Amino acid sequence: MDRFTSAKEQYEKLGIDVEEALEKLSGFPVSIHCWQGDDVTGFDQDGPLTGGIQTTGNYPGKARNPQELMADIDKVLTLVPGHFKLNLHASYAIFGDGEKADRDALRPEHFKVWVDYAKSRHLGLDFNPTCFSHDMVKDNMTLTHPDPQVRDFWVRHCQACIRISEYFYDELQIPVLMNIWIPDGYKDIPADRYGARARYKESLDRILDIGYDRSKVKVCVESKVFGIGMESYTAGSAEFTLNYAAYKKILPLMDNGHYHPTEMVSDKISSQLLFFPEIALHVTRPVRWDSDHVVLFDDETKEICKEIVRNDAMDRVYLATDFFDASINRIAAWTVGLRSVEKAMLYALLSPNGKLKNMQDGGDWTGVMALQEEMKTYPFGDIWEEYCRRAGKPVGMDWLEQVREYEQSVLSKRG
Ligand code: RNT
Ligand code: ZN
Repeated sequence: MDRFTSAKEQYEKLGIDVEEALEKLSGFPVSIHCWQGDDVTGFDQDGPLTGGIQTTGNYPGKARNPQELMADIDKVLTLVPGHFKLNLHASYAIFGDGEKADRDALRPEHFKVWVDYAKSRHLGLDFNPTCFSHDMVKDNMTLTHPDPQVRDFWVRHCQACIRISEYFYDELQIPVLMNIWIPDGYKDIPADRYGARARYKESLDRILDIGYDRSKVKVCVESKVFGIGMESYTAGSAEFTLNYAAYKKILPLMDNGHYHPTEMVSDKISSQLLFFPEIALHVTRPVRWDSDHVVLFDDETKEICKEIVRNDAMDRVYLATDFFDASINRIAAWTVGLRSVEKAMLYALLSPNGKLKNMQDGGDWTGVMALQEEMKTYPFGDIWEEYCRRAGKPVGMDWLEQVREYEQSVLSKRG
């Protein structure tokens, strides 16, 4: 008997339908963040990354233009099993020769190349206004700035992004998640905590007032507890964001790097699922701070995925990756991160969730602990390998050889 068949039998003895798990996973969309390939630089500006986020490292081979970034994403797509969307930022607009539009004047045609790219790879698209790395970010503020001219600029930008998201839907017929995250905050103890949040609320109201088809575009707001240079206050705190999303019936987005170190997003998902029809997640790995390390097959990633699966919410949760590491090969970073998310989802799908819940409800905490521990040494790797094999993607460490070869033949030639 081969390893997959024997592993499958072992899981089936616990009542787990392995074929169904593989099937479900292969249809579950994970949105790949485009910004791992170029350290969140984008194509519309030459300045530094601002907004209190940081990419550390200077590993050679960073993508310098759309062609290189697309080639790199293509490479990643050959290495990762699963069903994907591509998550773009507005700063990745692609302009024709001599053309340039500022962020508040972006139009669908500036993303046509991406739409063609997505179509030919059968990828859906998601989108993000880019409210950072731009000279209209004043004093670390965008939609909350006291100066109405600054706010207006960013309102127009976000409205333009809604129109571009609609265009993505019209071209691809796949709903587009449009995520609003702003860095706005204060380094030191503010004298007024209300004003910036009131202005954020008003700006968001104006953005949504342009109207859009909610079945095509799903607008969400991402919360954050702090940024570099915004250590004492953020306008888009967890409470602001959750309340705003409820008030306007849009989606809340939790990024698991955006909470205090002992707060766990896995513990928050169930509460949100009870009150929102749909929610969104950014999966990252915060090491001591919102460091955006590459996602691993670690306890919290598994726990987040378990919450999605055992609450029967695979069609209510929009999951996107969000990390940026420039200290290692960027293709490998993407690959490890995405394979880890897929593994964690598979692990969750192969967990005896019904049995565990029954034990818990019956007060059998001994059984819950024992079975959860037992599952950790089940032959999960054999099922994972089969998932990769069936998807025609590298099994085991084979992918690393392919990354090394790509580094030799492509990345090392970049200046
Ligand atoms: C920043 C947020 C945000 C960004 C991307 C680039 O802290 O996590 O999602 O990482 O938009
Ligand atoms: Zn994020």
